[in-house]
Amino acid sequence: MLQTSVYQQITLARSENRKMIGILLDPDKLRPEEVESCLHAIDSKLVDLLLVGGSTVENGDTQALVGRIKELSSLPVVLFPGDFSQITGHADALLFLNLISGRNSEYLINQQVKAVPLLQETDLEVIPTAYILVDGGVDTSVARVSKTEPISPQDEKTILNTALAGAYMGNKLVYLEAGSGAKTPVPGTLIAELRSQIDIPIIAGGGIRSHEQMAEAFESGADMVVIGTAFEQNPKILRQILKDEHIH
Ligand code: 1GP
Repeated sequence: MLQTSVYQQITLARSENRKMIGILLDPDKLRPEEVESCLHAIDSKLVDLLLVGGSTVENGDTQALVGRIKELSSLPVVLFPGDFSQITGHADALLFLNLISGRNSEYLINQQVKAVPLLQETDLEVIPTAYILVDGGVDTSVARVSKTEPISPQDEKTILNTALAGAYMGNKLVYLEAGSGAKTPVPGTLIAELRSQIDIPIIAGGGIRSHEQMAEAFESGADMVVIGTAFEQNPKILRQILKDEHIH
């Protein structure tokens, strides 16, 4: 167990205006035997946490991947699961996702109910998270698997009201998700508008491939940026994306 909870780490960083970087590792793509070389490419001084999860993952793969990561790394591991079967007590925390941009009851309540027996067997830190899909210009696996439509970034009012409803419902984080491999990340203007209306931490992810895109999300008020595909395709790119050390 970590001494400070992951959520406390996020809120502390927010209060100190210290931006956070999460790297997303997908158990469907990364094998446990590849973890060691993958972790070599991750500078633990620049990266704050590892997120683990995917839209479609074979049973047991997340457990094996998280187990291997915990053997080799001291970074906090946060589950970012596509479904309840990816929950494992080997991780430190769980983003308990409420897919509130969609209207599919499976991802609004059913998956959460199915998660309960697994949660009762672990002492995972559970972080209720308002998860909002914003159209990033490509069909994404999260939209396909969840059978929900992302909200158009032009429909700012609906996105803002959805996020605020998520906060009123008790969610402790808002995750603005353009989807893995998105063509365009969540616009900075949208993040900035949400930042002016909400006090809980904001995570932005999906389609972030450059330092400029990361900086735009941070300057607009995102507290954490999640990078998956860019790192997966070229681990060396991470140093270029994170080059500006003043973010830390
Ligand atoms: C996807 O937000 C994450 O759930 C990361 O997206 O893979 O496009 O970096 P990318």
